[in-house]
Amino acid sequence: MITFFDRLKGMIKKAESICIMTHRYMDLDGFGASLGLYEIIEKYNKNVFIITNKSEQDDSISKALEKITRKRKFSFIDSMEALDLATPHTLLIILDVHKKEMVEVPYLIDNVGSVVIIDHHIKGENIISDTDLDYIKTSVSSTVEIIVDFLKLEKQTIEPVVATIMLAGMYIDTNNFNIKTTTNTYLAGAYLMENGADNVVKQELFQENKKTFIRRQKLLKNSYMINENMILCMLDNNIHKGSELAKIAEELLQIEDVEASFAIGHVEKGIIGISARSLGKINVEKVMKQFGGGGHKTDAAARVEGQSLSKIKIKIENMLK
Ligand SMILES: [Mn+2]
Repeated sequence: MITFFDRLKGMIKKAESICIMTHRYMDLDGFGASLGLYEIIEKYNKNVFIITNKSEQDDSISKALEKITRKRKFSFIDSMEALDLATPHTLLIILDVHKKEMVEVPYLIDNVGSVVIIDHHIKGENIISDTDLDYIKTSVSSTVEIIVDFLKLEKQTIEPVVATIMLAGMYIDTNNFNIKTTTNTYLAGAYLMENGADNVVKQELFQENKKTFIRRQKLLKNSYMINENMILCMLDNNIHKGSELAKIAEELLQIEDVEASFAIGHVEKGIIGISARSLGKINVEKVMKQFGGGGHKTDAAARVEGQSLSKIKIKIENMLK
């Protein structure tokens, strides 16, 4: 039987150059998976590049980039360089996302020879069409887990720093191996440990400055139970990063009895962001869809224009009471 990985390998061997791209606001899962895939492709002596975007970089990604560039050379390029480099013989591999509007450089898709998607999110609308190969496996915890399976098939070892970043990606997507975690997830984690993943360095990627940490704890104080198993946190009137809302929603899952959590706050002038998380029983994607958002069962978000924080709060309360 020809597997997905066999097909992908065939395409890698045929391509003149290979570009790896993930979603905007790249996270550690997308980045870790990119690095692991890069290692495989490099073994086939191919020109391979990873697209990164400095202006939308999370602290954890900046730290990971700093750690990795100290150890070895990867070809990181920005969107413009990617467009310059794209030819009809370029293979574009899209990781951790399958919606066109969410990828780092949407118009790159129309400027390459072939496109492959590897993702673990539930298929939504606006899936990138005309791909040459798809691997969207929603039972898997993270894109890193898929790439680890590929590395294992290739019997390939990776560098400790890459293993560390990949492990960090698995931690993010599983909320510390709590959500969507299966036997294979632990086996992938074990593979990364065998390759020298360092838990201390991994934690360093997640560390943040004291001010940010304390500010979040203060915001968390505003949270309250909407019903017997759902909690909501309404932030203040300042503008917050979307990733901050996500972190708050994630932290709320640590509270006793909580099955699902919601964080709402201003993410831009006139735009309210909602971030939702679930332990697995409650489908928060369904809730976010009602606000025009999306994501997956345990992890979803929405952006709402022209409404007040308290209006959104009441809407969520009424929906879930
Ligand atoms: Mn992911």
